[in-house]
Amino acid sequence: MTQRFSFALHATDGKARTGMISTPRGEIRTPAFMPVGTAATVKAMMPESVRATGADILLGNTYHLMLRPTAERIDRLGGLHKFMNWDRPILTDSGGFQVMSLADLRKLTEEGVTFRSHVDGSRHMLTPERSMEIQKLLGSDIVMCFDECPALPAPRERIAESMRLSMRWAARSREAFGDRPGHALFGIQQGGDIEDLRGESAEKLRGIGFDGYAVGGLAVGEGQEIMFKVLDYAPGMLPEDKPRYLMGVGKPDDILGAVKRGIDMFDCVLPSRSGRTGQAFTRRGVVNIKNARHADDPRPLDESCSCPACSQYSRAYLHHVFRSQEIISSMLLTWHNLHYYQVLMQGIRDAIAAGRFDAFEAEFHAARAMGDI
Ligand code: PRF
Ligand code: ZN
Repeated sequence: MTQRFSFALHATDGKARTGMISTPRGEIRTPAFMPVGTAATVKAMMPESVRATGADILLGNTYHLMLRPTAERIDRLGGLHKFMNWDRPILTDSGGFQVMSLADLRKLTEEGVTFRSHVDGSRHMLTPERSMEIQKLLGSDIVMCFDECPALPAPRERIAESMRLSMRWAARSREAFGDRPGHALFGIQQGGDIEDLRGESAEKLRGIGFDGYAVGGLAVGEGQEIMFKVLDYAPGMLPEDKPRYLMGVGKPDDILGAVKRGIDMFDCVLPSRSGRTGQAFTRRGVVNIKNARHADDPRPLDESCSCPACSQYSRAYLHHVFRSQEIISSMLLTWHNLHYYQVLMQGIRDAIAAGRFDAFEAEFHAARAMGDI
């Protein structure tokens, strides 16, 4: 093992941080955006194209891969990196959150969660121990603790009980993960939108000790204002010298607001999913390529973007292939959106390093306010 898992902070600007996570499979520049590769593919993208957009790391899902093609099969075939032809770092989510949002007939106990597959109705159980085993079979570089959380708003008692269960699962996850040099285990803070519960959760996680810490249980229905209110205090409860990951977030302005409050890592299906539904992220806001106003427009989607969709095709062409349901529509718009997100992250990292994050954020919002060309 030449390179263990480590995190180095390079610069801060207010609460915003930039740095680097080092792993045996490569470096992750932070703040980082992780494209979502749920089913061992970032949909509509070849892995080399995902890398070309600037991604250092992908996210994979325990829940989907355990159901199909199964973790044991991926292990027999040499692990997830080889299976999907991505040799850089992969972070895997632990499954509990996906079970609660996707599976049928869920039953939650102290032991774990039983459920029926949304694919074929088959019965399964996930526990902290089984989630750690699956993520090991996959060969994940960053393993997430097994947790669960309520949608918000929720009553205090519901949030408190769920958080305490997740903290007991965090201790079991830590125990089952063991000592795996070069691989990291991240704890997940819960506690909803209640400050003292976030504090209790952070204290439990710090006591157990992890390689990184996620803020979970946000972007679950509370809205941006409440999410930012929680992020005003939650990241500061977690160790300063470890990466902080806000799970399942978000829109570009969510990411800016979260970086400003001390978050280092993000994942979200938004750029890839929106690409397949004809929504393109640009500096001037979201463009819906389906709109008839693009049908005769010879200009690029975003003249300041260097991605293939913008440098080699017109809005008229992107409109035509979207309307015709051609596969290249998903390919080009996903590439553009992932490129947009990675350019945003590079801009954020450069701005923090230069001590001009607030100016960068102001410029971002000013360009948005102008609207599409
Ligand atoms: N826990 C896990 N995965 C998640 C979340 C969480 O709280 C969220 C919440 N936004 C998204 N993905 N394990
Ligand atoms: Zn583009």
